[in-house]
Amino acid sequence: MDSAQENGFSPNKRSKLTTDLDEFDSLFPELVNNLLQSGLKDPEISAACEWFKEVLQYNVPHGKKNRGMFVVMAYKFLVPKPTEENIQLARVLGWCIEMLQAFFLVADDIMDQSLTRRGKPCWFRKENVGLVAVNDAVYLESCIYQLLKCYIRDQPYYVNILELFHEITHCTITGQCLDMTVSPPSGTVDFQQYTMEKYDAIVKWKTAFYSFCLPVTVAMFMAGIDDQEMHQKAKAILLKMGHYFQVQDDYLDCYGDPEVTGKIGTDIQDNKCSWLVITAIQRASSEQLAVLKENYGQSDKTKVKRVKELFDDLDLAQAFDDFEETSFSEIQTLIETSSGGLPQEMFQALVQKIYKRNK
Ligand code: GPP
Ligand code: MG
Ligand code: MG
Ligand code: MG
Repeated sequence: MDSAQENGFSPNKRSKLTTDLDEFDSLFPELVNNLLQSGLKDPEISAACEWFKEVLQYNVPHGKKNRGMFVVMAYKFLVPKPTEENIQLARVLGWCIEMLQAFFLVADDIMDQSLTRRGKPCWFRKENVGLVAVNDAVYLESCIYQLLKCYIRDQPYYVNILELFHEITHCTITGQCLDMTVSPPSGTVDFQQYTMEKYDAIVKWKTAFYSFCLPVTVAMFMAGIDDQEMHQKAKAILLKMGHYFQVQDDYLDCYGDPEVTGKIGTDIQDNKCSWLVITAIQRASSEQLAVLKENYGQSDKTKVKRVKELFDDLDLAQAFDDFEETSFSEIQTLIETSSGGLPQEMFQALVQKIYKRNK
């Protein structure tokens, strides 16, 4: 089987996608140069800039780049005949979202005590890095504002986008706080708090805003769309996609192939209020609930295995498949009935990118 078939793309569609991603990728070295050029020449800070170069190379460009590419995709749907210059600006803004994502992931991996990310050790796990990674996460965030100032300061949408990055960062930090504080340190499991309502709030705030609302809202501002009503309509669809995306992430944490996802799951050990454990709690008998309480949220390998066996007994993989179908069709309906005059194809293209994803 050739690789086009393996990917499930027709050769034409695949080469089109490859071209778009290649063009996106080819901008990255210019951005690194822009961020570091002057500092590297200043002997006082050149050592820091050499370090930051490695921080950027290791943590920013090797992901799926969905969020960055969403800006470019959405912009092309919103502006029928975009200039090459504006597409290039959409790519810069896409990379700003990839920097935001790198900032979140470096910090999240420390908080979740993860081992691998994108097929390599998490940044903080590397020799000579450790807790410097905290500073590196903050550095990655600061790069966003350097790039925005450099590339879009003269654009009419500069303030809108600046405020948007600040707001969405605030939303995500809020969600991460919900995620971290609902999961107390091992041994003190409080399943009372693990409800679907709580879960919906966590994933809306920690994932959906920055992963889906941010890229499309950036593209809308670039396209000069400021209408509140249109933004509200888009937000409702995008939050639903973000929710679906995080349920997939939780499923893949346990059932995904680390060779494909690039990360080894830690949700069971970390006592996470994940979609799988909530669904397990909903389905469990009192005996099964006791087994879950005894084994969840601990690093002991046998206990993790016992939780996974219980998940299998409760047929959570099937429950996830059912969720995926229902959620996908609800998103389709929402797109068809409430896209607020925005191109339905734009939303379709986004959801197609994540439907039945395995990484
Ligand atoms: C996904 O959670 C959410 C984030 C990565 C946002 C983190 C936000 C911060 C402010 C640090 P996750 O832990 O399930 O993601 P993953 O599975 O990729 O580790
Ligand atoms: Mg994590
Ligand atoms: Mg996390
Ligand atoms: Mg996860």
